[in-house]
Amino acid sequence: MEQEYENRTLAILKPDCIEKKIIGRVISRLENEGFEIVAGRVCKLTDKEAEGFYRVHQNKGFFRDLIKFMTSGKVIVLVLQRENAVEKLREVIGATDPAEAKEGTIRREFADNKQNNIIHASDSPENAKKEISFFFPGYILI
Ligand code: FUP
Repeated sequence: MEQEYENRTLAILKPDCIEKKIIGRVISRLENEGFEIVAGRVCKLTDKEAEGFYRVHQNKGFFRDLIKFMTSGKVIVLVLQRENAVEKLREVIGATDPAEAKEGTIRREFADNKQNNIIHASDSPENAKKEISFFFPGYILI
């Protein structure tokens, strides 16, 4: 069971990704890196959901703006699978701030700033497991 979560991670295509109409380009990049989509949802997060998801940041100065942004439009929540999924997806998306993200990463190519940064990815297998359960409670992943 634990091993499964080394190979699965949660991604969120954020409202700016949908707004910019680059869903296809971003998913294509993920497919080219060997990720397979094993679950997906399109939804508009409520304040409560966004606050719950980002609760580790609740005391940060950017928290209210982050919630406002994450609830400003639709998001696409994906469970992605490949070998070493968590680490690999972090590598492919790049640093939080696109100005610091490496050349060739998704955030470097598409993101405007460290808030509007196109895509979320779980930062550890433990958090991947929690985040997958948060969005897909009771869901039996294929
Ligand atoms: P990351 O894991 O790269 O998404 O980055 P963090 O967990 O540090 O931050 C989570 C989200 O908070 C970021 F995706 C965007 C937002 N954030 C800001 O809006 N401003 C900041 O200075 C840092 C993070």
